[in-house]
Amino acid sequence: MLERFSNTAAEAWARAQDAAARVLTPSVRLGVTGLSRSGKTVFITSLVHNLLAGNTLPFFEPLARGRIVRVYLEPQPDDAVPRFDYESNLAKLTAGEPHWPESTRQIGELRLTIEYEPAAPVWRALGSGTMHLDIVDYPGEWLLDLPLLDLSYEDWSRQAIALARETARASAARDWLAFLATADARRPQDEHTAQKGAGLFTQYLRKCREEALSLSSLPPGRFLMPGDLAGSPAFTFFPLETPGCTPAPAESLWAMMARRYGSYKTHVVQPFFRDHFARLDRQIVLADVLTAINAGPDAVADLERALTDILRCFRQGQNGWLSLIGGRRIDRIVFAATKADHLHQANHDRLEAILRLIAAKSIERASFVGAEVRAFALASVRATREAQARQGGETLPCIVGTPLSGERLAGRTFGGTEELAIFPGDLPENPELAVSPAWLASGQAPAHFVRFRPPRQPAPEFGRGAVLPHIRLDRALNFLIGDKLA
Ligand SMILES: Nc1nc2c(ncn2[C@@H]2O[C@H](COP(=O)(O)OP(=O)(O)OP(=O)(O)O)[C@@H](O)[C@H]2O)c(=O)[nH]1
Ligand SMILES: [Mg+2]
Repeated sequence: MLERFSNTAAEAWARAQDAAARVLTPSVRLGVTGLSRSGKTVFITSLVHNLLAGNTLPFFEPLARGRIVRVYLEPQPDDAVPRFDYESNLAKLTAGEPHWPESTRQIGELRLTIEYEPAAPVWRALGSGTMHLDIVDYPGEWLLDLPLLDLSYEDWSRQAIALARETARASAARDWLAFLATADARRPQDEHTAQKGAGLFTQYLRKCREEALSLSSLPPGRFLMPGDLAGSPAFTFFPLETPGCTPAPAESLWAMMARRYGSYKTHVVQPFFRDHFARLDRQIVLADVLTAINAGPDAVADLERALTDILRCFRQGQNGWLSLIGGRRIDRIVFAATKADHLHQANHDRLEAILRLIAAKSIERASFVGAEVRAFALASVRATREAQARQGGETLPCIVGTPLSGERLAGRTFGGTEELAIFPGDLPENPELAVSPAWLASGQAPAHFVRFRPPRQPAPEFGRGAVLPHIRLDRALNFLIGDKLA
């Protein structure tokens, strides 16, 4: 099935178009992904804004050395993909009363064109270079569907049921597992049972996400964000306990579920991988590591599992998905721990080291080969500043920000206007300790997280345009595209 999929005329045509366009002006297709609420929209908006505004990005070498001549937006190459709504996201972040953009549930694309002076004198003598940066924003949950392409309905059912029976998911899965106990795979197919089971299964996935936020591995990824196929048979299935090796009896519930699972793969999963994923050159995976650390050992284990599954998608060589679907070679992948502004700067290196350790474990577990992988701790939009507070003769490094209206901490509910100084605590120096179940369960992890309002912009009378302050965004950017502007 995969071979047929990789050889479709549509894919060949898209490739030929890509190749022809690249000869004229090289383009880099950057995938931005991460599980929901990990910070994708804010990351892209801040990155594009900082580049367009020519803000200070000291670790983005081409800009720091004055080699960037001009950066501008252009119409994107793919007419059938929604445009990433940069302008309205920026307007929200830089409004008089700044606020975060809404959650997005679909793919989005944006083309940025960068004119630059090459670093090498011989190339410089030939004039300036131009590069298109095509940024593609897509939900990480969709990536987690990739393994389904290779998994029979029966194998997927076994895995999904085993996961639902894990202790961490027990309460979220209760109703669905109770229903499952009454669902005989061999009984005659009927739409009512299909809808009831699919509804309860989706509710279970939703509860996993809502209750712990950090339970990351929740395939099928589109059940929580179905888009225009919501309610169609391709979304109306669920895992069943299927007996041993016998084939599904004709017209049974089992056969119906297996058929719909197949439709989900054909109509939802395959087109995404063919049209978007297989065409990426570089990838950044955003992860809300702090929230996971704060939520405890199950959440960290779950994040590790999700990153491992994501890395498996990018594996190259034998058994690699990219080669199976005839994809391009992704040669650089960044893992980024977002929202580093929730910690004092003394902890940024520690957060980075923890993510590096989690990434290394995932690389090992996924037997990952191919791309160069780097880890960064960053804040796309820095919502806090730093201060020192004195407590009992001790000086504590604090962060100061304005909690969003309705946020609560230590029995206090905030109205959205008052500033708060918090000592968030420290991450351990040894990253091994930070991911050990004992430490995570001990309650010593930096806590007291509240969501802060984005920073206020300087008043227009200061004569400056909007500036979105960040932490280490430039380092990630330099690794992702700096070499392409050499
Ligand atoms: N303090 C701080 N908060 C951030 C930052 N980036 C994102 N956030 C917070 O995280 C939330 C989610 O960010 P988004 O960029 O919308 O995340 P997303 O991955 O696009 O989320 P979905 O579209 O729902 O998948 C925001 O509403 C902010 O509350 C950051 O750099 N600093
Ligand atoms: Mg988003």
